[in-house]
Amino acid sequence: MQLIKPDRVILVTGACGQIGTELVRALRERYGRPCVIATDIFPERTSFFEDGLYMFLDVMDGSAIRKIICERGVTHIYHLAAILSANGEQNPKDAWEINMNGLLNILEAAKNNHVQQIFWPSSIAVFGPASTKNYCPQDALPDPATVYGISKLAGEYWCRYYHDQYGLDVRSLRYPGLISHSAKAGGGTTDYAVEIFHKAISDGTYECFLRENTNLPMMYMKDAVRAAIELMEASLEKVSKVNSYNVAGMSFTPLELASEINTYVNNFKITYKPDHRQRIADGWPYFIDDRQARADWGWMPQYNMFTMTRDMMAKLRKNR
Ligand code: NAD
Ligand code: AKB
Repeated sequence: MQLIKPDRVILVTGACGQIGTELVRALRERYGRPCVIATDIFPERTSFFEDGLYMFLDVMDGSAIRKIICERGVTHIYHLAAILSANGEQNPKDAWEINMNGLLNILEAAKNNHVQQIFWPSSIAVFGPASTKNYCPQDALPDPATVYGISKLAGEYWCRYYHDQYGLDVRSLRYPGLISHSAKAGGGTTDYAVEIFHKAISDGTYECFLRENTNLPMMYMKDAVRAAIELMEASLEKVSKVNSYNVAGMSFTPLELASEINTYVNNFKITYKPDHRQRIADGWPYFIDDRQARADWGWMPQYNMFTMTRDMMAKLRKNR
C-alpha cells in the first residue's frame, strides 16, 4: 500500500512551555496528530504529549535541528524556545545566547533545508521607557530595557533579514502577557496575572509583585494560539512587510483583576510587594494599537478581562 505523505510536518520548539502546551494541542486538532512534532529540553516530560510525537531538541544545537528537519521532512516551524523577561534579567548572557543563537540556528537550518514557513513570537518587551505608552502604535519607537526585549528586537530584524535576503516566509506577533490555565507562566513580568488565579483558588489570598495600578496589555491563551495559526494561514499578499505584528487582547491593573476575581472567590485578598519586575513593567505600554493586524489579516480578539476570568475560574476549578 502506498503511504500518503502529509501536506505539512510541523516542528514546535520549546513545546513544554506556556504557549507550546496549548499550541501543540491546537495544531494537532487542526492538522492531525502525526503532523506535529513537539520538542523541548525535557526528556522525561513525554506525558505532556502522549497523543503524539515528542522529541528532545536543544535549540542551541544547530546540527540536531538540521537532523530533525531533514529526517522528518519538516515544512513548518513554530519556534517558541526562549528565556522570558524576568528570568532573563537573572542571567542576561545565557538569555541572550538562547534567544538569539536559538533563533539563528532555526533560521539558518530552515533556509538550507526548504522549510516553507516559520512562526516566531516577539513581545511587547521590544517597547520601553521612550516608547508610546498609550495605544502603542505598530511602528512606535522601540526602546527595550531588558536583555529579553533586546533579543526580541534584534530577532525581529533577523527574521526580516532572512525574509528579504533568502525569501524565508517568517511570520511574527508581538504578544502581550499571556494568561492560560493549562501551564504555569515561564518567568516573565506578566506572570502575576496567571499566579493570581491559582492562589485565589488555593489560598484565597495573593501577594502581587507589581503595584496595584500597573496597567499592562494581556491576552488569553486561546486568542494567542488562534492568532498564531491565523497569521500562518493568511495568504502571503495579506501579510505586509512589518517585522512583527502588534496584537492586543485586553489591558488591566492587578487591582482591577483582583476585584473581578473577587466576584468568584468570596473575601479574596490581594496584597502588594513590588520587586525587581516592577521596573520592567513600568517601561512597557499600557495599551497596544493592533489596527494593522486587524486590517491586514483580520485579527480580532475574542476575550476581554471579564470573559477570560470566567473561563479561567471554570477551567481551574474543574481541573482541581
Ligand atoms: P515558557 O518559558 O513557558 O516556555 C519556553 C520553553 O522553552 C520551555 O519549555 C523551556 O524548557 C524551553 N527551552 C528553554 N531553553 C531551551 C533550549 N535551549 N532548547 C529548547 N527549548 C528550550 O515560555 P512561553 O510563555 O511558552 O513563551 C514561548 C515564546 O513566546 C517565547 O519566545 C516568548 O518570548 C514568547 N512570548 C511569550 C509571552 C508570554 O506571556 N508567555 C509573551 C510574549 C512573547
Ligand atoms: C514577559 O513578561 O516576559 C512575557 C512577555 C510580555 O513577553 N510575558
